[in-house]
Amino acid sequence: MQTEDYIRLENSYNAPNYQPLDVVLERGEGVWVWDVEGRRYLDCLSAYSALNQGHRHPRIIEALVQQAERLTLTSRAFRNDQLPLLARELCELTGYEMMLPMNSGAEAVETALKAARRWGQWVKGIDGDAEIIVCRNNFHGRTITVISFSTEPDYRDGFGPFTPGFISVPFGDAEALEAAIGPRTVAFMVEPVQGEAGVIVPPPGYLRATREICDRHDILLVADEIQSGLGRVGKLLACDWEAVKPDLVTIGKALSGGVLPVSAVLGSREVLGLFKPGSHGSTFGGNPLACAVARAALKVTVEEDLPRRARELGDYFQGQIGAIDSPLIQEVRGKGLLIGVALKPEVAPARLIVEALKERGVLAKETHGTVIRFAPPLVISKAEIDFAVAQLAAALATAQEVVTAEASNLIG
Ligand code: IF1
Repeated sequence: MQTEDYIRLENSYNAPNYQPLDVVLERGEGVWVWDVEGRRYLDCLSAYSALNQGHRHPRIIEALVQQAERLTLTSRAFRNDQLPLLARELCELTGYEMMLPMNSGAEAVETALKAARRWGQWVKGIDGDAEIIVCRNNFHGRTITVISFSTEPDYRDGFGPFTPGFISVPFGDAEALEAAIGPRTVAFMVEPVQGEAGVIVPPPGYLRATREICDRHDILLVADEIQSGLGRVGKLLACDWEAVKPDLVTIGKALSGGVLPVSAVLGSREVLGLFKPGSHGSTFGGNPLACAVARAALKVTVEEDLPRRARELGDYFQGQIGAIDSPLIQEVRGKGLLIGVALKPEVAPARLIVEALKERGVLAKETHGTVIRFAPPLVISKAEIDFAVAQLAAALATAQEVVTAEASNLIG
């Protein structure tokens, strides 16, 4: 079968909830992927930061295969010999007392919300109708509760009724957070760097200020580090940039190096200890296969110093993009290897550039029509970054010629 055949099949049998680029991948290794025609591409999306360690990292695949040959699933009705080790390693690495394992990111977020509500009711003493503050333009997943506090119509249309108990404030504005806190508020949940919103880095000191405000009002600070965590933005956790320790942290994506859906909530005994037997769970959460893979993924993150790589290579990548002389670029922003290139919306739709990059062997993804997101695996080399930058420069130059030709056609 060829590219067109796969596309036709997918489009006829698969619910149309995505509009993927027309590239059909069949193999990956490190930062590279190959399509069914044998063409090679540099992966500059990393499955939305799930592949920080690169495709099929040998040590992670070895852990997967070895564990698959021993035991894959026990359910939490019985204990297994991997979960306790992952729990200790993760807690020692991040400085938290406890973790609670789930699978998808959205499940980790739901878990954190349940923990915060229970803490509000059982510890803070709010009876019913607990309120949680979130940020505008947030992205925390796709479940009904999580989209209930999305501010993006595409994510919500037709899916009501929604879960009550959430209010949103502008991202990056600590004063707005403080003003929104009321007697029923139990928590504030935030992405340390907003991903889907277009790679938005908050002003310096913002996380620190939110920590201080949450302390002063006795509410929990919940950081969603599913995308920003595990090295992506140049620290193990993005909150480390401001030496902030949230009460709850959600992680996922790169926790498995892109091998399996593995997520977790990190927190204190005081909060996570409120989940009594029967109050929460998951058939696959904490399964030994996932735990063995996550242990290897964490080991690779630490031993290959991926946060430092992201920090240094991210500065380099951002600098090189910033040096591209194109009138189509409005702004280059980001932190570590989570980079957004905002285009001047009136002249060049980001999707056009993303399609051109694909033809040139670079896979990236636009967001909100105007921003191209670059988030390669953290194992990328300088030479590979140079390749990506050269292709971006060329794609922008070609788009610029089209724009200029169209303009002169209009005049002519
Ligand atoms: C999709 C975005 C990225 C996340 C944060 C929780 C989750 C995500 C901060 C949920 C997931 C993904 C999901 C993917 C697109 C994507 C995304 F563009 F939408 F924002 F990464 F940039 N918290 N993000 O970023 O995790 O349940 O998916 O495991 O198409 O929905 P999940």
